[in-house]
Amino acid sequence: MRITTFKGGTVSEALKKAREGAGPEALLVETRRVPGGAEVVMALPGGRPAPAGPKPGRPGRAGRKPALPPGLQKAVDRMKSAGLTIPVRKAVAEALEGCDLYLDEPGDPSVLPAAARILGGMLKRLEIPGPRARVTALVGPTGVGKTTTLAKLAGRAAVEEGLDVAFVTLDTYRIAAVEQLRAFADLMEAPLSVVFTPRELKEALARFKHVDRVFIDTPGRGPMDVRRVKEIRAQLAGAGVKSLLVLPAGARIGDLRAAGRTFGMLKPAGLVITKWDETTAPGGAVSFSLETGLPLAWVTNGQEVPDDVHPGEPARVARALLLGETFEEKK
Ligand SMILES: Nc1nc2c(ncn2[C@@H]2O[C@H](COP(=O)(O)OP(=O)(O)O)[C@@H](O)[C@H]2O)c(=O)[nH]1
Ligand SMILES: [Mg+2]
Repeated sequence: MRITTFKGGTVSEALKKAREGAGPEALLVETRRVPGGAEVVMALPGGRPAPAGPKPGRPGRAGRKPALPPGLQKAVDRMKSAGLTIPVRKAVAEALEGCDLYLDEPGDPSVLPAAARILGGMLKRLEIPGPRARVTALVGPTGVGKTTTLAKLAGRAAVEEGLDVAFVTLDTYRIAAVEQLRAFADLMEAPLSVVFTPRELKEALARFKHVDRVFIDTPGRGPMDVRRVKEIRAQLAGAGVKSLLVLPAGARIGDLRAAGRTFGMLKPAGLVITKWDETTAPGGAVSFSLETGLPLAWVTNGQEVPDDVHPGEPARVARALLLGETFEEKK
């Protein structure tokens, strides 16, 4: 892995330079403000010269890439079956090669935990007060778990933190959608405001200005439905709302990217990965967080409200992905 820094007058200028200069394989490591502008740090796969040929005892077939050491191959296979994309697998594998590990046999039990540590170090968590922002909107495609996750987050805030919560919904396209949220709101004895226009949203937020946490539900939109995502943008505009993009762990990376481009219009502050329990390969969504630089906010792993939502803590996400550990917090 080679680390390169790109500078620009603004973060977006530096990001543009980085995208152009670093190529599609590069991973975003960090963006930071510096005097006079911003810097973007990228990790590029490669960086050390490729081995001249297969190592003795590990013949690579003619025309094929030289075989990896068995210990490393095992880790790469695990990352692949977990759904991590090629650039992420490469970055982790190269970092593993730089660690003090015995890779010539596949049996070293410290290799996968080391891979999880490296991956955890690459992932970003949405900084506090990000996930704790007072007003949070969940946005994303249809059926990904926005309403359920909203109820879980509100339940968590109310039960674990003893906070007042209120709901607002912009999802007025389906009666069932309002009723679903109303059922959660009634259960929690929390107010729910159904709004149709940006003005009504502002009025609702003004009414809830003394409420500790306000959770806004939005209608699902197809990942290609730019026009209707623009409608949501118009509705949320100027309301001072922090949005989180909700995407399911089992989605294909191409679909995640398409959703990322469309919902990127809403400038989400972080990513919620849902339905972790429904797939054996949640790594696509984890790779998506890395390649877009969208930090992890929450992970959900079941239908139970409010229990099945967990902070998107990088080390835990990486261990769950590569070592099969659970998210359940120790009480
Ligand atoms: N297995 C599983 N199901 C979930 C999870 N989150 C949501 N669901 C289910 O997914 C379905 C759609 O959820 P919903 O919140 O209505 O999605 P929305 O259309 O994005 O608001 C419901 O049946 C939820 O119970 C999860 O983390 N795991
Ligand atoms: Mg919904």
